[in-house]
Parts: sequence; C-alpha cells; structure tokens
Amino acid sequence: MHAIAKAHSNVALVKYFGKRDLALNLPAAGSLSLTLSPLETTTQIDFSPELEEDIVQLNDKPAAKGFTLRISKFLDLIRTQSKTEFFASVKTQNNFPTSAGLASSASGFAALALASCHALKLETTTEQLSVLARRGSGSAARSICSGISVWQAGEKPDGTDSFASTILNPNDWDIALVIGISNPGPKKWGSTVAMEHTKKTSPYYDSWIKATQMDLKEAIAAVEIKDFEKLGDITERSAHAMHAATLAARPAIPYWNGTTMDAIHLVAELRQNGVQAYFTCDAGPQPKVLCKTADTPKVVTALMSLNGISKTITGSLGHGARLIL
Ligand code: 2P0
Repeated sequence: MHAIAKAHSNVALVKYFGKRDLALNLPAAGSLSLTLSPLETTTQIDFSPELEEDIVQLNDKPAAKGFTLRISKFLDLIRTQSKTEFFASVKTQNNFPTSAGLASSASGFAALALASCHALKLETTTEQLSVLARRGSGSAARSICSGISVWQAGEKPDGTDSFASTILNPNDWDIALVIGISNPGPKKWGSTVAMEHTKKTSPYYDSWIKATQMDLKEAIAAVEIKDFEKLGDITERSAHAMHAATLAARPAIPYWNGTTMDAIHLVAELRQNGVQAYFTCDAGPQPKVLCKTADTPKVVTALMSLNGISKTITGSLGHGARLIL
C-alpha cells in the first residue's frame, strides 16, 4: 500500500481554459502541451488502516487545509474504485515554485494518480490514468504523457473519452521552453474559478473556444511535419486569445504584469533578429518562450535583461509520469 511516483509539469501551446463539465473537469475544447523536464513533482503515498484521516505534506511542511481537502477528494475517487476505506499519508515535493502559474497541479495530480493506483493495485491503461489525473486537475491529464501531447475534449458525458495521448516523443524534436520567473508568489486567481468566471461573463468566451478548436487541428498538423514557425504562431495566438478572454471578463482577470508585456515585445524583437522565439503565458505573469534548443542561451540572455525577471528555468521535452517504487 505504498508507492512513489514522479511526473513532470506541462505547458500548453494550445491552451485549455473553459470546461464543458465542472464536476468531471471536462474541457470545452482540446489542448496541446509540452511535458517539461526538469520541472517535476515527486509524490510518496502510504495507505494505512491506522490513519484516521488523510495527512498531506507539501515540500516538507504540513499542507494548507484547502490543499489537503483537494487531495482527499481525489483519493476518495481512488478509494471508491479500489473498494478500500484506508486513509493515506501523502508527501509531495515540487522542484519548482508551487501555484505560480507553472502547472504544479498538473505534475502533482499526475504523480498522485499514478502513485495511488499503484499503491492500491488498481490496474489502469495510460488512457484511464489520464482520465483519473484529469479529475484532480484538468491539465494533469497531459502530464501522464511524454513529449508533446494532446488532450481531447471528448464528447461523452461521463468523460471516458477525454484523455491525453502523446503525439511526439521527447527525443524527436529539439525544442525548449524558457520560463522567466517574474513573480514566484501564489497566483491571484485560481484556474478553476477564473475559467468559470470567464465562461459566465466574458463576451469573448465562445469565440475563444471556437478558435481553440481550429488552433488545435492546425497545431497537430504542424507537429506532424515539425513546422516550428507554424507551431510558434499558433502558440502565440492561443495565449493572446486566452488572455483576451480573461481580460474581457467582468470584472477582468489580468494575469499579466508589466514584465509580461515587456517580454511580448522582447520576443517579437528576437524574431526580427532571426531567433525563432514565440511567447506564451498561463494563469500567472510568468512569460514563457518557445524556441529551438540551440537558441536557448540567446533567449535566456534576452529574458534576463528584463528588469522584472529574477531567474529563468529552461524546460525540454520530458517523459510522462513514472513509478520510482
Ligand atoms: C493550460 N491552464 O492549458 C491552461 C492555460 C492555465 C492556463 O490548465 O480547474 O490547474 O484544475 O482543471 O488544470 C491550469 O488549469 O485547472 C491550466 P483545473 P488547471 O495549461
């Protein structure tokens, strides 16, 4: 009843931002992401008949109540499926800032899904594991998979057809994502709340979802032929459209800060100077730049020249969730 699993974070190039079903975490449109090494969560789980409640530690400290409740709710799903009533001790560690728009919930729930299934001997296919991880956090569906993956929106009301699959293996393309850390604090608007608020109040929401469906088809085609420029164009327009939708929500959700805006202009300048670099940004202010691996030093130097950037983290295509013990 013990297991340890690791999973990388992921960053979407075609973004997920809106749900067709809130309870089941079913997306309104599909998304495409890079599973990123070395950003990683390691999760150890021990189910025990002696525990009277779930005990959760995050980065060696007792987790906040809300975090523990979210994990318990997820473990309830696993307990139901495996017909056990045992509570668990969960120890989870991130090697990057938690809840700062760097998708720690993606790597976290992917690692937890794998570890808890293994600990309770629940046999799952990769697709079923992705479905399960999705229930913890939508984007976790993608961290189960390696390299570049696509999470299909699916059509079934029960969500069994909404899982992610790898479309390109990690060693098949030398691309990287450089993350500029502009504010490592927790984000102001949790993704779930922000998505629902945008869906309910943004006049741009329906257009955003329609555009995402088109972007996903084009992005998959671009990955198939390794058309980096095309994938980069789609990456930028998906990020801009997502943030346009949140900015148009009432009241607005402005995730960007001044440094994020500076980074948008900087990336355009890099392209004018011959570096194939493309901006993206998630539910936080951190600018992220898609580039070829060989151009990483130029992108890092450029991002570090911005006043608000304290450090950068460079991610490359990594493997999906895996067991350690
Ligand atoms: C993404 N984000 O595609 C998008 C872009 C943030 C912006 O997936 O509510 O933590 O748990 O399903 O997965 C972050 O949202 O949200 C996210 P829930 P999640 O990466």
